[in-house]
Amino acid sequence: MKGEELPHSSSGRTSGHLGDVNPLAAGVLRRNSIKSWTKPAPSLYPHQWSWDSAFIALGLAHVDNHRATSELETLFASQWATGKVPHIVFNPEAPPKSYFPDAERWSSSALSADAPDQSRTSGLCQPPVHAVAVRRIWETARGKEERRVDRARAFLKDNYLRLFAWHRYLLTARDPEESGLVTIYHPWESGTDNSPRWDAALAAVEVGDLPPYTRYDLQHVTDPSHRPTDEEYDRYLWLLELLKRARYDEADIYESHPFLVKDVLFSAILVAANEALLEISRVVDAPEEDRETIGAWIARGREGLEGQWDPGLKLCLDYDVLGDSPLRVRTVAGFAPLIAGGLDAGRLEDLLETLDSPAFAGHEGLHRPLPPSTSPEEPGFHPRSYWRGPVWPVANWLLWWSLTRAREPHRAAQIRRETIGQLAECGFAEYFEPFTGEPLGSTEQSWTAAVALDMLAVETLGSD
Ligand code: 9WN
Repeated sequence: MKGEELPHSSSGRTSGHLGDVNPLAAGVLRRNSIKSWTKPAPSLYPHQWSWDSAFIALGLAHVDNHRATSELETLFASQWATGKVPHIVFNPEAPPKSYFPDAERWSSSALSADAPDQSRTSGLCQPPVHAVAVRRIWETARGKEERRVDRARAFLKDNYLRLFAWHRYLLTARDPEESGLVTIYHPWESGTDNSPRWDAALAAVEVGDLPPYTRYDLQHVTDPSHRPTDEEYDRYLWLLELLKRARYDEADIYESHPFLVKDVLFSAILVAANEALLEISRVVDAPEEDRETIGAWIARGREGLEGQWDPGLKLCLDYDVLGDSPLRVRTVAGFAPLIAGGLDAGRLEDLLETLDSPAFAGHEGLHRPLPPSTSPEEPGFHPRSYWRGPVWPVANWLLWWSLTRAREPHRAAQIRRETIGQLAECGFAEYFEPFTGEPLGSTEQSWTAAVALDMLAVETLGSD
């Protein structure tokens, strides 16, 4: 696709006009697109990432339905035989030495018969936003001309079984205890990589004899403090080494892996995605039995999250399977029950109180009243370091969308206004310093642009 010039200054900031956000966001996605899919960022992330692609499809559904479907179809073409949707599908045309760990380091198809033959992928997965994106494709087509509706219905039909297999994998291989909570094997699976949520569980991992490696991520950011530290990277690479030794076999991993954590954000997204899947199953006229199964998954997920509620913090906590203990850290992931939905009035009130409190969006001195990824009151908080404090537009989207579903339109509107305002002011950065609003990480991040498109468009859909 041909790039187009944007009205932004050399600092990477946009024009500051709210009305410009929509065309500018569409421009970011156009420039990051490659063939049938979209890179998460121009140079830092040159491959296809799983939950990024789901958010990208959600945004693209409003501007280019066809591209939205091809984004997800490309990703699902690399689904593993187990149903797992891999966290990275490697781009064979990415510049050499642009991202590490690369396909060779993962060696997934050489080690596992479950990995796809035709493409190279990582051995992990990421939160399952995909069904939500598929439903959005349907919502944006509904009521339009017949051909478009037929195309969307056919897309849902073609992908329903893939989504069902993906969710079943998470509900079984990743939850053998039937707790309703998904076990992750690596902080990268959470999508909130260096969040202090994982500090205690990672500290217990003893790094062994690690084959040498070079980090390429640091060459794409202006300051290494925006990215995880070298100590964290050693642990990430060591966990990868152990997954390879287990040949990515789920049962082996469950037996021997030193990092097994029940992730409440991942689990809540799965509940919301199962709600979307239930709607999709009706559109495609799936068997009644499937609907019952999906309904049971939703109930199990919500029950599991309720069990992780911390009444003192008024947040939901992750759970360390090996340490047999909750991970008591205040991060945006704690709002998981809001994302899962189906809350009673009391629990909703508790969560809103926490959201507005000085621990999050009510903290004094914030550039905008948007929740930092980690509470500024936490010892692990760092305002510039990745998921340790910066504000992430994609996390704002999750809260905005959940508040809309929880029928809290005023609070939802505030998050939407502030998020769009931030992007108009500072551009489509990966994340933002919470006290100054400084854009950090990559510029022109695809999912930042995509969630802006969705936030700007959805009020006219009338379905959310
Ligand atoms: C590792 C692509 C991905 C996001 C993650 C984000 C970051 C990768 C990295 O970038 O993770 O998967 O190299 O830091 O944490 O959520 O999907 O945008």
